[in-house]
Amino acid sequence: MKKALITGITGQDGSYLADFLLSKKYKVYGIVRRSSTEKVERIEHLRGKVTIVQADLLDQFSLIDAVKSTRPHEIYNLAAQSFVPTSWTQATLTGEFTALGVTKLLEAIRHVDDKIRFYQASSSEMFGLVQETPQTEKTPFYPRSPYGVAKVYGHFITVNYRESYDLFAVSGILFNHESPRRGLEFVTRKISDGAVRIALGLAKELRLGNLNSKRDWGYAGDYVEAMWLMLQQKRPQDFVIATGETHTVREFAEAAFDHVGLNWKKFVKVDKKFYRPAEVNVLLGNPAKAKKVLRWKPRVSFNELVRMMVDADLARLEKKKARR
Ligand code: NDP
Ligand code: GDR
Repeated sequence: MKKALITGITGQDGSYLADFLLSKKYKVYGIVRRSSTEKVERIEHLRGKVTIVQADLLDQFSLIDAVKSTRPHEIYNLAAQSFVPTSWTQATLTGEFTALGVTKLLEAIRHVDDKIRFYQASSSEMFGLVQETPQTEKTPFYPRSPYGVAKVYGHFITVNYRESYDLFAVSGILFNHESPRRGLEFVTRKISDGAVRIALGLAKELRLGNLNSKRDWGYAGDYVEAMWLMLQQKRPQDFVIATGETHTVREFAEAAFDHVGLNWKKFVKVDKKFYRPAEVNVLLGNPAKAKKVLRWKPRVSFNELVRMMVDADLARLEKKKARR
């Protein structure tokens, strides 16, 4: 039986990846950091099916112990401080988790078993002020936030350990991917939740930042399959994972409000508080290499994604309203 260890299993991607690997008959271990309250909402349905290991990306020895005690064939490093605005208010902490945390995990692999295959969650935020459009594996990076800068470090340390120690270490440069399990502070989920709250009379308006910003949005369930495919190849290589389509925040809001029968213009207010010190204006990925080598392609379209997220928030909030 194949064994996989996932850091960030309590996050959006970790929960979908655990679902996916279980469907492939893996034994799944997930690293969870210690907290005074349980944060297992996204993996509640996996209780008894995955094994939780306590460790922290900030603590080298806990990572070595986690790798030693589980002896996985594959490690997926999904843990990070992943919210871009917080990376300006907690810049050094973001560097500790999102950048140096990667080295700590790679060191743990090197010391325990250098045959373990390693996936690093790199990001389209590394392209930042884009140097060409669409972005490919060869596009130079120009990060625009402490988060993006930390991810560039994580990316290159993965490449460097592959080249220095011959590790099977790969980096997936994933463009934004969303789902009903997306954190509520990210713009897509903030919009799906906000539109539904207004439709149900639970809120009066939705305050957003830059509506002109463009993202290449896909569905998280599709993207975790690409992570797995990268670790099944003969040779370790990096891949861009994207849909090849870009939409504005405004278009996302329009589609979400439309789905609950409302005109977004009446309810969305622009609030400068949500503007960023430096913005990534437009991202558009070219997934041609992934299509050719991994035979991967996204299954869920932009409109299906918006509807899926709104429908899930509708079901959740209607239940909550009924309980009041
Ligand atoms: P989430 O923010 O939903 O999840 C982040 C996870 O990291 C959580 O499980 C969190 O645990 C864990 N974590 C944070 N700090 C630590 C730590 N010190 N020790 C152990 N665990 C920690 O992110 P996503 O699922 O959306 O993203 C997964 C990864 O992919 C991240 O690295 C992100 O930067 C990257 N990425 C995401 C994209 C996206 O569009 N979603 C696109 C490109 C890259 P806890 O529950 O305790 O907070
Ligand atoms: P992003 O996602 O920064 O791309 O990072 P987010 O959804 O936070 O922002 C996308 C764009 O929307 C604009 N925006 C707003 N954003 C938020 N959060 N809240 C608002 O009210 C709002 N109004 C407009 C932002 O300015 C931005 O341009 C995500 C994270 O998952 C990263 O971890 C990951 O690496 C990248 O995607 C790829």
